[in-house]
Amino acid sequence: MLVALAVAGGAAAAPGGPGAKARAFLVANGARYGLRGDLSDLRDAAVVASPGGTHAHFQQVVGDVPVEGGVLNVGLDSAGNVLLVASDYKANVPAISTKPASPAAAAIAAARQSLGAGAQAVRSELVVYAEGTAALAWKIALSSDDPPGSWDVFVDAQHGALLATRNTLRQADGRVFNPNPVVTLQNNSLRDQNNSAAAVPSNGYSVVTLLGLDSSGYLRGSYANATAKLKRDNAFASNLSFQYDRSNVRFEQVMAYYHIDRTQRYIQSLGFANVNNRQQTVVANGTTADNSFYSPSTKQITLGTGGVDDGEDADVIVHEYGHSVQDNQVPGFGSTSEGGAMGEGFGDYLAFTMSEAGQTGSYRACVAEWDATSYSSSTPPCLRRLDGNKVYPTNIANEVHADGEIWSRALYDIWNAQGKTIADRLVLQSHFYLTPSANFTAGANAIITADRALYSGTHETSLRSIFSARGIPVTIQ
Ligand SMILES: [Ca+2]
Ligand SMILES: [Ca+2]
Ligand SMILES: [Ca+2]
Ligand SMILES: [Zn+2]
Repeated sequence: MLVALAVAGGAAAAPGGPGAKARAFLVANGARYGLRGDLSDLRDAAVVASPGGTHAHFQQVVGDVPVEGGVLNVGLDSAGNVLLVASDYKANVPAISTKPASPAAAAIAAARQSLGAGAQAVRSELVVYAEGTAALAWKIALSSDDPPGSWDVFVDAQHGALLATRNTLRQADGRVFNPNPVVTLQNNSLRDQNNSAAAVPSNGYSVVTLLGLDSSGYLRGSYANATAKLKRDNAFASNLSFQYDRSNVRFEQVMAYYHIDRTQRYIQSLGFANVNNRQQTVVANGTTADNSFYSPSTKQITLGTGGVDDGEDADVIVHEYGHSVQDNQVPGFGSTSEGGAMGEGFGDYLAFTMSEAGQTGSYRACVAEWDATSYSSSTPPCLRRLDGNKVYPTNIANEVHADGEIWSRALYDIWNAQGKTIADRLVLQSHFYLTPSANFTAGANAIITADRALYSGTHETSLRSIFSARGIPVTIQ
C-alpha cells in the first residue's frame, strides 16, 4: 500500500499523518539510505512537532529488539513535504536471535563490577549491539553521585561478555570572566568600548564547567535561574554548552549562573546547608541603569547594563548575591543605616573571598575592577576597597556603601588574621544571631558569639582588637 502511494503521487501527496508521509517517502527513496524496500525493520518511534513542522522518528529493529543507535529522523514542513532525512540506519544487520541466554540481573552485576561499587543500575533493556559483529546485548544504564557519573554498559546477552562502556555524562560548560578581565589580564586600561567583543581578548575568558543545570537547555539549576529581560534573549543550548563573547546578550546570564552557583556551593562546603539554599533568580541586563540590585520582595537579583555591563564582573554579581544571602538569614535585615552599611560591607567581603585566589597587590582588596573602569579614576579602578582606614564613628557619612567600608575592613582583617575558611564561617554564622535592626555593635557581638559557638572562642582576642581598631564598640562580656 505504501509503495502504491509513493508511485501514485510521491510522498508530499500521500494522505495520512506525518509518520505515514515520511514512511512513504522512505519507501520511494530508501535505496539512498541503504533501507530495505519494505521498511520491515523500521518501527515508528515518535512524531515531534516544532515551529518548522513535524519530525517523524523511526527505530531500526531486529524482531522486537531495537538496534542500538539505528535511528532515522525525517523532517517535514507544515504541509507534510519532506525537507530532510537524517539517517543513522545500520545496513546489513543480520537477523540474529533475540532470545537472551543470560538474564538482565547477571548483566547488571557485571556492569556494576566493571565500574566500581558506587555505580547504581538505573535501567536495563535488550538491544542489538551492531558495532562490528552484531550481538544481542543487555544495555545497562548506570549512574553514580560521587564522583558524578552516567554510563551505558553493553553486556553480551548470550555469553555474558562485556562489549562496551559508554560515558554518557552531559557536562555543561560556559565561557565566563573569573572574576573579570582587568584582574585576569592585569590590564587597567581595558575599556568597555560600547560592549564590543574586541574590547577583551580571548585570554580574558575562562571556560568552566556549569554544575547543577536541569536538562531544559536553559541556565536553570539547583541554585540559580539566569534569565534575560526578554524571553527571546534567554540563553538556550540543548547541548548545554554556553559559550558566548561579551557582546552577546546571553554572556551575562552565563556569568550570573556560574558565579551564583559556585558561591552557594562554597557556602555549603563550609557546612551551611540552610543559607540561601534555593534557586536564585537573576535577570541579567534587566535595567539600563549602571546599577544592580537585590529585591527583598521578589527575592530576585537584577543586573544593570550601564557602563560595563554589571553582569560582566563577578564581584558585582556576588555582591548582590550577598544581599540575598543576608536577607535569607535575617529577613528584613538592614533597617538601620548601620545595618545597611553592614549589608554593603558583607556583599563586598563575599565578592572578595570568592575571588581572592591569585589576586595580589592592589587588586586584592579592590572590588569590581572591570565594572569600575567606566567610573573610577583610581589605579586599579575600584568600585570600593576593603583595605581602607575608615573608623567608626568619625568617618560615618550616612551613606550605606561608603559606611560599608568600615565594616568590610573589619571582615577583611579577620580574613587576613584567621584565613579564608575560619573567617568565612564566622561571618556566615554571625548572621544567625542578628535581627533586622542590627547595628555595628550587634554585628561585632555576633561574630564573637559565632567564634564561641564554632571555635570555643579561640579567636576572641584577635577579633576584639580588630573591632577596636575600627572604633566599633563590642559590648558582649
Ligand atoms: Ca556584555
Ligand atoms: Ca556597570
Ligand atoms: Ca579584587
Ligand atoms: Zn549593595
